[in-house]
Order: sequence, then structure tokens, then C-alpha cells
Amino acid sequence: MASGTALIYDEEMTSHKLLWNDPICDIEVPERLSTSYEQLQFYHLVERCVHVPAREGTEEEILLVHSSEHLEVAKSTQKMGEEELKRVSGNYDAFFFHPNTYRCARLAVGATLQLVDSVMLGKVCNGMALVRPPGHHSQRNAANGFCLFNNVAIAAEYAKLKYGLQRILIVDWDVHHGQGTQYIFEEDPSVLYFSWHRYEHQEFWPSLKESDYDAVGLGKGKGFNINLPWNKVGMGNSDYLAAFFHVLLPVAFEFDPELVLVSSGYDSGIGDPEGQMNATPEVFAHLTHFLMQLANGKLCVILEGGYHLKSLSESVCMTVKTLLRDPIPQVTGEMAPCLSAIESIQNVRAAHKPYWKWLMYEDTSFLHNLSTKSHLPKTTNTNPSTDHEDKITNNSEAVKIERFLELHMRNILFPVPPIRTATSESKASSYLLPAPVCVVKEMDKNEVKSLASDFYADLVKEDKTLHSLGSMLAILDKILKKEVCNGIADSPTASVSVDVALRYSVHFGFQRVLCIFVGDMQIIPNTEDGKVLVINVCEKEQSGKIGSKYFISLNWKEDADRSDFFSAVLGFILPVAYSYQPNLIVIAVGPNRSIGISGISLLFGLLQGLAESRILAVIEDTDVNLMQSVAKALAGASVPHVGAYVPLTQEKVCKIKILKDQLQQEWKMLQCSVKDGI
Ligand code: Q9C
Ligand code: ZN
Repeated sequence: MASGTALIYDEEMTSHKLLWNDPICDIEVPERLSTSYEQLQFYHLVERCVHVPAREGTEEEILLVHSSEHLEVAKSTQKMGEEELKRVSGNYDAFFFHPNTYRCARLAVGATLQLVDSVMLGKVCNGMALVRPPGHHSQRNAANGFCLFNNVAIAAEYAKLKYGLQRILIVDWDVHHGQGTQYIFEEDPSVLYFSWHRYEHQEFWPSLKESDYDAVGLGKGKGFNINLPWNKVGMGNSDYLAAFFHVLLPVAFEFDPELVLVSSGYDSGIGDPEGQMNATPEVFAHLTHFLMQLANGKLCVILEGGYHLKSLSESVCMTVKTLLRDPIPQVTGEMAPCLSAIESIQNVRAAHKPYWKWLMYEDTSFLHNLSTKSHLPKTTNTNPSTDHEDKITNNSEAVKIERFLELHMRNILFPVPPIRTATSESKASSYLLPAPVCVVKEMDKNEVKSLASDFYADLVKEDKTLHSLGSMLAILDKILKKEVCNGIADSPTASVSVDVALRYSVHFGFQRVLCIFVGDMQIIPNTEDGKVLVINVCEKEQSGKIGSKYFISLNWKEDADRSDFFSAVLGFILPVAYSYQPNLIVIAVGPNRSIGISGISLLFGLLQGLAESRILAVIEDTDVNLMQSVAKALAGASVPHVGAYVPLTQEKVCKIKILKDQLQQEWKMLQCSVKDGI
């Protein structure tokens, strides 16, 4: 399987620049590229990537998407003087030509295709291309919004043609609607296009009706265009995560892409003068991480917008770090989406209900009285400031954000242990672990006794129990001391091991431990209430715990299939876990699971965005395949292809819905409709 991350950057793409005064275009500066690259160097990320050279995209490649007229106009600008360049630029909405623009745009296309080739040929597993000019506003016959050629759209057509791909996902997290990309693939069911964008009820550029949630695609492409309009500024980390949990990820897993392309604009990040949003750089690590779970990890990230240099460059770094599989910083801020975001999410779910099985049982009875489509009365600005004053305020605001980000990054970034996974001596070889593994010697019995007897005196008598506790504790200890990220312990007495692990970590000082039980296991009622959140996926009712907000039982029966479990993981476990923000995750896997190995791998994969990737797996089932899959997931391998999609059962969907309604006040990331309870 491919490993490694490609990075594509060519300094020549900084030569495209604005030669005259234009307040609309003056934010798209060459420093966007050079500063991002310098920040990557600063974090020593460049040297960890595979350098792939850019090349020029060929005319033939550009014509995959664009008209020959468009190509000829672009070509003709190479020999023009400033006046003429200005005149041609004026034919488009927000675009400027420089004599080297055509060359740069061809490099941007070529760089993107080089990235696709590197990933598709298995030279790397994923990668990022830093390109200018950006692409997603560019249309078959027109430059638009700083974009000349649609790099990502060309890449999708190229991948279809060259590699025969049938399903490509484009995720456009730029703050603007990539209307160009939407137009190009509107009727194409082989390309699923997702875009969120600042919209403000059509007030915000490009102010198109077709950027709203009800533009779902045309003809055969119906359902394959997903627009999530933000109707307020100030959207933050939790709004973006909610959009992924409740819209993009379920649909993306059902779509099952063979390749994922990201139109990666960072103008959706904090400090950006265009976006006016609040998301901090680490959220892009989480978004990237989620997308790495699709298409067997084949992920190509291509730069689009992003105009606050510090915010842009830190966000680029978070993205590349994540592609390199570094552990992910905890996402900051209150974990609750805002009402306006929930409204948008609800609307797009309703609009897509006819096309996606995940949404089949969505309640849309609220739709008739939804007023969000009509323009809200504009609040009149009683003290209108001049443009000039605006610039000054924005500028000092920009500096403020710069200082904030400097501190913020120092706070959230943490040293990464050189070795990722710990396991016990006896099992190391049989797992065939793919990455360097820290093989831990079991604690000796006396040590275990002295450690565990503080809180577990009665259980440390039995020899078998002592032995498995010894290896589990040695592994947990390495995690708590940050010598490794995660660990895998097998234990014939998982419930006891988990109980000891929970108490030990709480005694160590952890305030929030998330514990997930999968499969048949006796759950020992835990006494560290308030510091441990238990999610039980098994069928067994657990007595005595009902009513505690820290014990959630999914009561899953054996007949659940893969899709059911996916919907539970995406729509329930993940949102609850993100609401909780644990410092450590313990996942116990017992026998008689209703959940397949791929589901378990997915659970491990997705949860690694939490707790700075600190996960302890305690496994009672000794199935070698299971062990290997968990070990691989912990080492950061992508989830292997899981095969055909099976329809959901209404019973399971309803079960999740009822639980959601019950618990969304407590765990706010569960919220995805405004109908009741909010
Ligand atoms: N009143 C990208 O982020 N703004 N393009 C035009 C007109 C154009 C953004 C405002 C913003 C283009 C790639
Ligand atoms: Zn943008």
C-alpha cells in the first residue's frame, strides 16, 4: 500500500500579480504562496514530504473542461501590455491578467495533475499542491473570482479519463461557492461536488440563486451537487464539524469515492477578510483527517483561496501535518453549532432526502413553514462607514488575529512521539504492525499489585488477570506519559482491564475519558462518574446506569449491518465524542459483535482526531484479522474498501433519532434540525 505525502510548489506561480489598482483583486497576492511554503519549512514539514515537480498542463488537458475560445483568450494575454491586460481583465468578474498569468495558470493545472498522478500511481498516498491562480470559480468559457482555469475540475476529468474512475468526490471548503465547478459537473453523477459557502441569503458574492441548498444537480446528476449555504458570518469549528457529521460524511461514505479532491480554500478560516468566519487552523486538520478515511486514503488537496496570510499559512500547515499522519490537535472552542448553521444543515439534508439512503427517513414535514429561503429584511446600517475606514478597521483586526494565532498555535501544537503505537511483547509480531511499534514489557506482578491495589484490591489476586493487567498498564503508562500516541492490549478479561484502565487514567489526572464498548462484555459499573463517558454499542441492557448522562447505550442487536453501524458512528458516536472533548479514549472490543471489522477500523480511524490521538484499544476477541485491522488503524492506515452499500433499516435509524432527540441538549454536536428541542 502507498505511503507518503506529496508536496507540489513552484515559485514561478508567485509571478502572477496585479499590476494596477483594483480593490477587489488586491488580496490575491503572491505572498499567499510563498508565506505558506515558508511556514511549512518552519515546521519542518517540507522535508517530510515527497517533492513532486510541477509541470505545465497541456492544451489538451485544459480543453477537458474549457472552451478553445477561453484557452485562446488566455494564451493571447502573454504578449499584452498593461493597458490591454487591464481591458481583457475587465471582461470578467474579479480577475486580473499579468503577462505571466497564462504560464502560471498552466503550471497550476499541471501541478494539480502531477498530484493526481502521484496518488493514482501509488507513488504517494496523498498530497497537497500549492497553486496560483486558484480554480474553482473558473467556468468553461470564463475567468472569474481570481480563477483562470479550473484546476480541480480538470483534475477530476483527467482522473476519469486516464484512470477510468467512476466516482470522484470534490470537497470545496473554500468560503466562496465554486460555481464554476458546480456548472461543470451539474449533470455528471460520477463527480459528487460538495461546497459550503458564505451566502447570507444571496447577499454575498457571487450572489447566485444556484448557490442555495436546493441546487442539487441536474438530470442524471441530481443528488450529486451539494450546496451548504452559510447565512451568517462567524461560523466556527463546531459549525464546520457539524456540516461534516450530518451532511458531507454520511453522503460521502454512501457515495464511496475512488478519489477525493479538495478545493482547499482557507478563506473559510479565522481572520480572512473575505470570509469573516471564525474557524481556527486546527479544524482543517480534522476535516483533512475525516477525508483521509475515504477512497482508501487517496486524497489530493489543491489550494484555492485564503487571504489572511497567517491564518492561511497555519491552516496549510495543519492540513499537511495531518496528511503526514501526525496526531491531531484538539479542536478548540465551544462544541455547539449555531442555530443558523443547524438551519442550513437541516435544509440541505431535506433537499437531498430523495437521493441518498442515509436521509431516507429524514423528517421533512417542517419544510412548508421554513422561511429561510426568502430574503431576510436587511438590517440598515445607521452609521455607514466609508470604505477607507473599513480598510483601517480590518487591518487592525487582521493584526489582532495574527497575534492571536501566534499564541494559539503555540498552545495547541504538541511534540509528537516518534513511535506511534505500543503493544505487548507477546503480540507484537503476530499483528504484523505496519509502522514502527513500541514493544512494551509487561509490568511485573508486584508492580501491578502496588499500582492497582490502590483502587482495585479485590481483583489483583487472580494470576491470569494480573498478567493481562500487567501488559495493559505498561501500555497505558506509555500513552499517559506521551511516549506513544496509542496502544493495543489484548486481554482475556477485557472488562476488568478496561475498568482498571479508566481508574488509572482518572487517578493520573485525566478529567474526561471516553470509553466505548463494542461486543459482548460485562461492563463493570465505574465509580469515576463525571470523568468517564461510556458509550455501549452492545445489545445488553446495563442495569443501574440508566439515566446517567455519562452512560449511553445504543442497544445494538445482532442484525445490524455495516451501514447501520456507519450511521451510528457518523451520526451519533462522533458528534457525542466531539461534544465531550475527551483527553483519552479507551475502546474495548469483545466477542459476538454485531459490527464487522471494517466498521471497527472506521471507528478507530475517525476517533483519532480526538484526545490528541490518545487511544487505548483493549481487545478480548483474539481473531487475528481483527487485531491486525485495529493495529493498522492505530498506525494511521486508511480504511480498506468496504464493498457494496447495504440499505439501512428504519428501525436502527429511528433508534438513533430517538437517542439524538433525547441527548442533543447535553451533547450539542448531535443537533442537525431545529424542529424540536432547540
Ligand atoms: N464585489 C477565491 O477565493 N470578490 N476567489 C468579488 C465583488 C471576489 C474569491 C467581490 C472573490 C473571489 C478563489
Ligand atoms: Zn474563496
